[in-house]
Amino acid sequence: MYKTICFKEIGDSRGALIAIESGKSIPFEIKRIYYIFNTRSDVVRGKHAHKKLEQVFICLSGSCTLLIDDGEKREEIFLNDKTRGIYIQSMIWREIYDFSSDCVLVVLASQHYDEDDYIRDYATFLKIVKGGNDNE
Ligand code: T46
Repeated sequence: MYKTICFKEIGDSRGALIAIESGKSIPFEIKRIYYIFNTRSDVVRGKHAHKKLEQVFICLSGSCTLLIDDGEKREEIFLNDKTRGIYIQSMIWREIYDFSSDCVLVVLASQHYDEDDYIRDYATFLKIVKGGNDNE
């Protein structure tokens, strides 16, 4: 349902650096980057799936929990490590919650922003992944 990408930390006496290259450590061309921060701990973000979008989630600071659901199984992933990316393909329901106050979650995306790519209704998502369609 997801893949973990381990980023190489390049450290020297001055500190650390991580480089991310589109099409190399990331399995798609990065078309968009956004980051989520200042989210209250009682908020649930996401609550949708994407028809085509692939994404890599990296928690640069603090922590949060990513729930992923492929329509058959659900898994919670605790994110608190800037050297680890979580790659998820399209048609995965996701929710993000338990944000720490210092959480900065950066997301690398394979497509430009497109509201038509979102499936925001869980019943519709289930119908599509189980082989039906959403216009019944
Ligand atoms: C996802 C989770 C992890 C834009 O204008 N451009 C963008 O690239 C994005 C991502 C959002 N927006 C606008 C659309 C809304 O008016 O920003 C507002 C908040 O977006 P949304 O409610 O979709 O935010 P989240 O945190 O629920 O979901 C976002 C991504 O949309 C989604 O792809 O996987 O973060």
